[in-house]
Amino acid sequence: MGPGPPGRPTLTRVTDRRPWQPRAQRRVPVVSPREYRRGRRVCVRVQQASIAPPPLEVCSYTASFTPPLDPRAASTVTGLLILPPCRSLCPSPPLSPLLWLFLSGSTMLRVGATRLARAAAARSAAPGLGLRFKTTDTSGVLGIKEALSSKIPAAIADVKAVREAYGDEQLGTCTVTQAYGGMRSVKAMTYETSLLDAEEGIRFRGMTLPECQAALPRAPGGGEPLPEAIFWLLLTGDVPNDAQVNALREEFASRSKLPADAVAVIDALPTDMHPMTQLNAGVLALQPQSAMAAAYEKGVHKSTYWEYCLDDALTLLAQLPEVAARIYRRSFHDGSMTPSAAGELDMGANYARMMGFDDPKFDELMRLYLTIHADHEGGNVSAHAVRLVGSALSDPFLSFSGGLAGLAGPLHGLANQEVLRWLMEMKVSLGSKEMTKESLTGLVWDVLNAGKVVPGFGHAVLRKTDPRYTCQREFALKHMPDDEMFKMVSMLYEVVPAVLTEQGKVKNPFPNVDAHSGVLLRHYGLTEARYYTVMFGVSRAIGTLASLVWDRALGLPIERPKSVTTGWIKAHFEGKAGKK
Ligand code: NMX
Ligand code: MLT
Repeated sequence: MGPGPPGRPTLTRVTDRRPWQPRAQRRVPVVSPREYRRGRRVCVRVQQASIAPPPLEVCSYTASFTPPLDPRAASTVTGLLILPPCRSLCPSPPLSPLLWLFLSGSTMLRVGATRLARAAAARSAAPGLGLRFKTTDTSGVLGIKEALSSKIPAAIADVKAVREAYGDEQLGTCTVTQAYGGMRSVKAMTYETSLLDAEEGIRFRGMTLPECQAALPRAPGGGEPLPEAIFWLLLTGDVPNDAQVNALREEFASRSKLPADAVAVIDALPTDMHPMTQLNAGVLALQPQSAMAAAYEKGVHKSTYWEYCLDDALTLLAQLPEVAARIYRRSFHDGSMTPSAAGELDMGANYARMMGFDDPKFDELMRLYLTIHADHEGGNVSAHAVRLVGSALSDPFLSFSGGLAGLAGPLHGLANQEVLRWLMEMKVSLGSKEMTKESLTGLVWDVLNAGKVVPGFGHAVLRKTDPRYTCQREFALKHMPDDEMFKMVSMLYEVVPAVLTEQGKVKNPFPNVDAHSGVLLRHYGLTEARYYTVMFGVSRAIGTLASLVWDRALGLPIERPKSVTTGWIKAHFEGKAGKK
């Protein structure tokens, strides 16, 4: 595929890498493209193309420009080639068979939907522009931003319609007990990416965890969803195909290089500082890259905030695994690190490799881990903190930092560290004694009698065993059934609910996600419990950042619930005016 003659570039479709079977017969378009430039935009006009349903056809390609379109940019760029008609992106698609070029990467050139009509009007071909296409057919790929943007107008209309229809209806009430009691069960916010049912557990965009495991793209030979696929699902509401996941992985790879300043900040932190504090400092050190902060300063229109928010979300997700791995290597090893292979490996495997693990089963565990911790509807401390801070239009780096601060609490994410610490303590106190239900029961009572909580048990919303616990148990049964600590966790599953029920205080005596994660990690050699919440944090970024993008897309306002004082409550219910 050499460069075409000036003004008459050649476009060659190569054989499908992954054959895509359309619902109806698809005729590969016969194209004879002519491209022209309008400012920084590149348009390609196709003389002839025939497209049978499905209507949208997308190829990713590498295009080389001679001379380079932008002297500051590389002459080779990658992007998407989209064949219209595409109603979701272009409300009134032009009938003439035009190709759209979405050029991403270093040059960021773009011909968007609304510009297509204008591009169609432009007739003159720019001479002297050699354009070489090296296409890799990834039919069905639509970049994550385009996939999301096509959803936003309908979602905004949906919210508008719901508000018009039910705006004055009561979602619930708030009693005085609830106001003092952590607002438990008060329905006072919306959150689109996931929903938690007290009995059934979490659903990501309507899908249970086993459904996600069955439906989402996996690594070759693997059984767990790819983290990139979870992000795609949570953000767009759609199950992505392999090509979309690969494209997202490449997007992450293109953003994955840590700024030198941020590396310097992380490397300056004391290695005995708690890893969650280091992670938060690392995230804040990434913040100067924020597109959202820069755009706000420039005064962009509020309807475009989501685009910058997405930009930041992608950057943060691309860089977070390396920040987290760096913290692990510095805190618990000699600081040396396997370089990132973002783009070649999925997020889970790459994170594992950077931490120093190269067992394919550990890669699978990482994928499972990053999946199940990603989102847990909107009211949990970390998700709510991200939402709250973001509602002030603080950028995603600052907002996520707020979420991490909450996740670092022992009643929330830090519980995974506490569980492993407790298991190890029990192991020591059992000494050479046989582990029995009776001996464990006594040790559980010791915790309660000391006025402490049993880590890994109970939940503010769930009233059954957390399905995230069950997923991990299934993983353990499959891969490490004879692990000594797994046996302890299994026995605690039989013991703790009975003890907590007998104590009579907890609303849910069953295990949550944190009761299991530590023993899985420990089995594969990740024994440093102080690090565990960092991994929770990397995963929680996937859900909370997807949700944050939607907050801006839907134009949610600053959060500001009304608070009252105890004096106000007394006065209110005693029929007096309360000023204190
Ligand atoms: N061990 C001992 N006592 C408990 C436990 C437990 N695991 N769970 C709840 N209680 C107590 C709770 O402290 C409260 O006591 P008091 O009336 O003296 O204040 C009472 O039982 C009623 O609490 P609930 O309404 O059942 O639970 P709540 O919604 O307030 O709290 C948790 C939910 C998750 C904070 C609580 O169950 C807990 O502290 N669990 C242990 C820590 C943990 O595993 N956290 C991780 C949660 C999941 N995550 O990843 O974030
Ligand atoms: C979570 O994953 O955020 C925890 O289970 C806590 C919660 O949902 O309240």
